[in-house]
Amino acid sequence: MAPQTAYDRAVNVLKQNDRGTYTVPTKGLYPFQWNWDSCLTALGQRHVDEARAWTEIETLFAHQWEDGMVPHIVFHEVSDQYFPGPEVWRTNRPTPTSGMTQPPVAGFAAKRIFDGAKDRVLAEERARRLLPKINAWHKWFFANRDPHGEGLVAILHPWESGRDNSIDWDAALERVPTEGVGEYSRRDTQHADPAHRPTKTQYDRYLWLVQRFRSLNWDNSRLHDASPFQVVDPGFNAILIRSCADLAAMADALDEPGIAADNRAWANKGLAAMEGLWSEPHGQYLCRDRTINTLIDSASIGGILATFAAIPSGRAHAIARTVERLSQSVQFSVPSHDPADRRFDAPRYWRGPVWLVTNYMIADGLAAAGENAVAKLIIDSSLELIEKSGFAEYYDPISGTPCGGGHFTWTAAMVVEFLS
Ligand code: 9WN
Repeated sequence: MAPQTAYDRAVNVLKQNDRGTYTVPTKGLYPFQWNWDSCLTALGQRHVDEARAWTEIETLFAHQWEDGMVPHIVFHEVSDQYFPGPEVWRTNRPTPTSGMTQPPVAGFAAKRIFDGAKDRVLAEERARRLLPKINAWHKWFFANRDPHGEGLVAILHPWESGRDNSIDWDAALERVPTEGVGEYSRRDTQHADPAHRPTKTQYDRYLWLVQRFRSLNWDNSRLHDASPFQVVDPGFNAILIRSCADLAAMADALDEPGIAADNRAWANKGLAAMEGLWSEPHGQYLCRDRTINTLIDSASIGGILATFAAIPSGRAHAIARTVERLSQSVQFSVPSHDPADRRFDAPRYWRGPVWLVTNYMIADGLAAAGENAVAKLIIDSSLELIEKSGFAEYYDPISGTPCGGGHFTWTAAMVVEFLS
């Protein structure tokens, strides 16, 4: 038998983790539905089965909260394999969910599936149903996470960023207490190497924030001001801006001018406000700690991911040069943190490793800015990693060693996208 191609192997990973109407990120470590994983997974699924791709996103939005928030985890099944589970979150939803959100890639993903759809009738019907739901989520962000109308939203917990233990959050997390968190037993370090995962002190602070928000009954109108952790992340905001711009374009195509106008206005205001996060010395954007109104000196992938939005071309070209510079110091691009920073940690989660999802979004943004050679470098590096180390959750950028969980859904979905 001929050896399976990378494409076929990727499709197999998607199938292995498919639970019918949603896909788990990987068996064991993450046995539920995660928000941005699902939206990016749908991009891979569309090449195999368009209806299934729409269903992936629809299942997520079936658990949207009444206020518009789309939770970061939907606990479809009972499983003791993951901590913290529903008994910790206690959000009182019909199907249990977490109480916080994740990077809003749904608008981008829906438009990409819509634009490329072969079945136009199906695409129009499914996009029309999703449109008001994604719009409500975007509206929720600006109402609840941008109370002073800056045009940029804050995350209130590292888990919301999707880059849980990034160096970006270190200083802000220092101000989150750990008193009273109590005893708990982590499950992640039983599935994955503890050297690849966040530390105990970080988990204590993550849980303190969960307990604080829970004590406020997960009332989103109160959480922002009550949180000691409020960070404006350029990566997260770029994803929101891109999704707003893409939803506006899809709304135009579906003849929904009100949704188009609102989303276009949010995108434009956000793009203008991003300028305040630019760092000339780093050649990329930085996070801002909203509680002390100060830029955070941490050159992470968040500020590179900003290319995913239609930032000014001069900024995108400068970021391309930064990616080239980083690629000189590692074997595989793009590391989630600058290796020149003493806090860089090659195998530890979001403090150094390469992730294919961020690679995909960065390459997409750089290609749109005409930086095709750098985009190609990133895609080539991603495919080399697959050949060398399989469909891992993330990879050591120096050795290419696979890290975290294996048979990973969104890694496979990105490979299907790269090879299609
Ligand atoms: C917490 C599922 C998720 C991703 C995140 C990634 C990791 C969870 C965890 O796994 O986070 O949400 O328990 O570590 O950081 O980006 O969505 O793949």
